[in-house]
Amino acid sequence: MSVSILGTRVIRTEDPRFLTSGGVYTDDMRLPGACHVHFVRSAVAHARIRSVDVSAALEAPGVIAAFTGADLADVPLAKPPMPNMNAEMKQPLLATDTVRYVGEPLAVVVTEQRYQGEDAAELVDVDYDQLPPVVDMTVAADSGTLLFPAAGTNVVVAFGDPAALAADLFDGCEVVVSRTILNQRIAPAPMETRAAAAAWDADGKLTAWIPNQGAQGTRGALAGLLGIDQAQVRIITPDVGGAFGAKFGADPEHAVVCWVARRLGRTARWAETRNENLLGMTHGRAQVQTVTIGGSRDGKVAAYRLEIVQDSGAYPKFGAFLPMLTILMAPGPYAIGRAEAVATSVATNTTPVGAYRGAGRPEATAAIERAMDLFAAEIGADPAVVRRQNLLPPFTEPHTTAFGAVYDSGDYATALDKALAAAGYEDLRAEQAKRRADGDVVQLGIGLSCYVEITGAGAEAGGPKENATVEVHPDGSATILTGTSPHGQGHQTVWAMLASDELGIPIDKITVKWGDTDLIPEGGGTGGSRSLQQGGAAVQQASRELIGVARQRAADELEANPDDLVFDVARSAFTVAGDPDAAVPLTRLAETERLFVRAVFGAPGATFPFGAHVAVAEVDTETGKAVLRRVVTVDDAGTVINPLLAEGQRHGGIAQGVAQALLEEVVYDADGNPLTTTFADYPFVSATEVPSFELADMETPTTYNPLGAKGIGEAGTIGSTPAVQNAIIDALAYLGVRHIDMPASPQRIWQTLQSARAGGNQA
Ligand code: MCN
Repeated sequence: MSVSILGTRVIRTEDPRFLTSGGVYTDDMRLPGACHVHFVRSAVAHARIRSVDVSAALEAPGVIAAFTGADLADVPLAKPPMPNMNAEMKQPLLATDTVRYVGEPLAVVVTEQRYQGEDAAELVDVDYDQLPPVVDMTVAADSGTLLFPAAGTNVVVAFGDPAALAADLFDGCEVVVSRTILNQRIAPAPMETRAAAAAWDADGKLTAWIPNQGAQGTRGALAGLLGIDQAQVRIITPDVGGAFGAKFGADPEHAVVCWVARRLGRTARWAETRNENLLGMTHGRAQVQTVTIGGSRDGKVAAYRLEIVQDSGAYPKFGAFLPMLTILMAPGPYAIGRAEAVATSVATNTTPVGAYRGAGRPEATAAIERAMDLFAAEIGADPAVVRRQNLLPPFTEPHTTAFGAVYDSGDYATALDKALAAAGYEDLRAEQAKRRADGDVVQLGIGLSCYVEITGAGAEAGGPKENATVEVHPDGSATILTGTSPHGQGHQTVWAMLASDELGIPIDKITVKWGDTDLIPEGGGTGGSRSLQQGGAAVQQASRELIGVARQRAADELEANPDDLVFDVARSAFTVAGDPDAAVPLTRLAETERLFVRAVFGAPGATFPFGAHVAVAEVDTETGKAVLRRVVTVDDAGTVINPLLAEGQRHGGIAQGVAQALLEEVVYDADGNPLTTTFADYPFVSATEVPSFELADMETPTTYNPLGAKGIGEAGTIGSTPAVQNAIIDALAYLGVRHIDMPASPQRIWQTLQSARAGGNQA
């Protein structure tokens, strides 16, 4: 009998290569004779372009060509990504008559060597006729300045009608608290910045190497931007150094590199600098939320309202769609009798906003978790008790919320109880009381958050799907082709575990391939923490079906009834019941005829992982400095297939979530100039800012896939941010502080302390 390796801590098979020879990223590809594309980007937030003069740049050393938006006039403008978005808000590949954010590409210089591009780009002379910039999302809808005059509005899309909000939603509530809070704009900042390389063959087929989260989606998006048929495009995904939601699809820059390669008949390449990345890669979050919560003085929440303004940046992308997910998850894990939510996505003269780890769900959790604390503070109750009192009871049959989300299974109170127990909540409160009584300069704050989120969502008819092909080779090895696209998540390890568990082929003999559209034409890529529950399930399904095909072949060979054959995983062979010597190994069955199966796994719907986080922070009441002491989390993602990898995902996500609460923020001045375009100005989190995370286990399997797995990839960013924010506010609650916007920088905390001491009412 073989023992299943599922659920065990198999170490990542990816890592020896990364740690020895290193990965091969797009910018590492050897492409002899390639020219280099360098983008000239707008220096102003909003302006008409009077002229772009590239003549001096053309004279510079090494310059092959220079192009402006006018040269790309033959490329049709792509519409916004969703049909409900204002169709006039189209983005040209290179700006033509108007620039709408600092960093918008408006010309390219193409050079023999990369360094020559930087110098030559300096010589491009752009004459701007400046327009007033729209920078503040909260006034964009009513601004007299329109980014797209033809659109007639700065509103990209509205979700729900603010005029239709119920006048009586809070009727009967003894307590109603309202607050406007910021979920600030942050930068995904993956270690590997954006890049592209492109070559066209004589038949007019494009091969593009692009770091991405799904080659098939990138192929479709790129073909759309170039106005060509996707059958003309092959995408190859080299190693990808992080993406965090921002490398889905394709950006105008990718399309321009392909256009240049076609125009010059020469391989073209581009890799952006960190400065360009912080300017030009889509940002995340960027919501202003007004939460209103009402209930009774004994702690029962009766009504909740969430009003959202979403900053879409200058051109509508996935960011404009984020409120849809925020609204879907608005009530979180709570049983709230009455709830409503509306949102408006607006265009501003800032970098476009896209998906960032969690994409819409961290924003929902932040809003409800701040609201819960505001409510608890107002009635003078322990926030843990108020949460406990309002959580949905455990359920195993799907539960439909007021916003139409169908939660597959959940046990939220157990998650909270486990987290509180692991944190030693009562002792922490006792320590807090003592420090307050002693008048300590450094006060203790304890922050909580309970969450439920959606993973593996999909709009496909019949439910989300993913494919996998599993092939056994005569030499005893196997190959898996997957439609997912790992970039740090460890699919190579886990997909091999899943196949090995069925086939009895050792993990180190299994190769996992992804990210080449000629080899794998279909696939949904990796995002929305969908991969294991759909792609992993497809690998398991293909492996099982392969055993079915092999069983028939083995039966033919043994002249036996297939039903009498037993597949012995430990030997990777079929045996006949009662005759162990008559064994037919899988490998032998692959000798005569290729032995492979392509399977498509279809899920009945999305799954809803959940959990609870406890953060403990110390805040210096003289300097405003906050230090995170502990983060204790329960993140229930159903059955865990590889705890080592799942914990790694939690660690990374928690660190990023903590960073939003404490440090990160993309800042613009009033003229729309970005002030955070280097890592000196844009602080990202490092090991020195975070404690060792304390992870408690909980597994509530889903029935939506045979693995019982839900997604874990984004849980950390969803639970940790409000827990940390709440902890900092909790530390100062005794001074009457009710809210501090993120990031809770020392300066912001210090200012809050000053106004609290001056008697300012924070509520
Ligand atoms: N896993 C498991 N058991 C579970 C759930 C997951 O063992 N019940 C394992 C999976 O096998 C996989 C990993 O955990 O190895 C994550 O799986 P899953 O939750 O399915 O998420 P995805 O693989 O689809 O990853 C997407 C998710 C997202 S949406 C973002 S954004 C994100 C993230 O993953 N970006 C990342 N993690 C990242 N990690 C790295 N290093 N870099 C990024 O850019």
